Amino acid sequence: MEVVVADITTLEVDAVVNAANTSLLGGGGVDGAIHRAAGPELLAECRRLKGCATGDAKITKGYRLPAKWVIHTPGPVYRDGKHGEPELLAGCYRRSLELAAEHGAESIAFPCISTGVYGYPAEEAAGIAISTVREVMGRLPGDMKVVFCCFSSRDREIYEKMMKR
Ligand code: AR6
Repeated sequence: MEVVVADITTLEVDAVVNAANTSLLGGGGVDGAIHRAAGPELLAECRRLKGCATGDAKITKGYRLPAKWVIHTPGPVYRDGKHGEPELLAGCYRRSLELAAEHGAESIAFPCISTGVYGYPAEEAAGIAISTVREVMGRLPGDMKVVFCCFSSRDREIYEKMMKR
């Protein structure tokens, strides 16, 4: 596992994960950036997917991105942590890794899912991201490089701290 501060649309990995919404029809934040960088063909393919449940994931091509695949996963909207948010967020990481492995991806980059407009506290979300990736990678066949793509140095510091635990 590696932590970087970057615009996820610039990363040369096999798959980038998109913090989407259940419509899969685009939005702001990292979702908007991925759609802008990938081009209109991405939205056309997303329309055919007919949405995605929170905590699940669906895969498309990457079009004009350096990444071959985009894995779209709607994270939970954070209320108080007692409405299934941790399990749903863990599902985003687990299903994304499973889809990446099914498609033969050897590297994947995650943004800090749900920690933007969906309001998930950054430290809790990072803890779930790290523990879920560790658990799923332990049982998936083969090897995959996992990159946590932060958008701020503060988020990077949180990941570095939580990874030492
Ligand atoms: N590269 C990497 N990380 C980014 C980028 C980027 N280009 N842009 C933003 N981030 P958010 P959410 C970080 O709000 O909370 C959309 O409208 C950002 O700093 O993008 O899951 C969707 O359509 C934050 O750390 O996603 C949904 O409706 C993280 O990405 C909704 O937002 C996630 O912030 C999803 O909300």
